[in-house]
Amino acid sequence: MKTTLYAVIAAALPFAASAADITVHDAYLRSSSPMSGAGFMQIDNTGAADCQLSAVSSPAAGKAELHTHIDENGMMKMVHVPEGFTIPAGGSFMLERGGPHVMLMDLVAPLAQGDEATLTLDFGDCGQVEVTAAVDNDRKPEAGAGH
Ligand SMILES: [Cu+2]
Repeated sequence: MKTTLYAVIAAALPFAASAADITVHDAYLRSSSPMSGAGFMQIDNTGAADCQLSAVSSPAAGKAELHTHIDENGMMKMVHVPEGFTIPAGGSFMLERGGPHVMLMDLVAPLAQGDEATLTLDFGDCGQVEVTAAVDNDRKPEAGAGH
């Protein structure tokens, strides 16, 4: 009975995604320059609908954007991704060194080792998720080029 009831509710609300479906793991920041830094994390989506990370903001930065790196003739180049990133239903998405990342610009203050900053991740219809990330400049890259 319980299974049937759940199926009925799920069928009635096929796109009822919410921030409760999104969890963020292992968020950390790195300083790129006195005026900029980058944020990395794993984002999981346990919901039944895809969620689009479409914007980010932080009180620590005058401007925050979603960026990635592309390989242009063998040179890794950083680009702004205005449409953001899709976190697939039942899947996860990595913001990682040498790949997709949160870019913090016009920093209120330089990011010092151990400092914490709040990031508000906007997932559109899936809601907003706030995460606190600490600056860890010593962390080794898991993959790809440095920022
Ligand atoms: Cu960047």
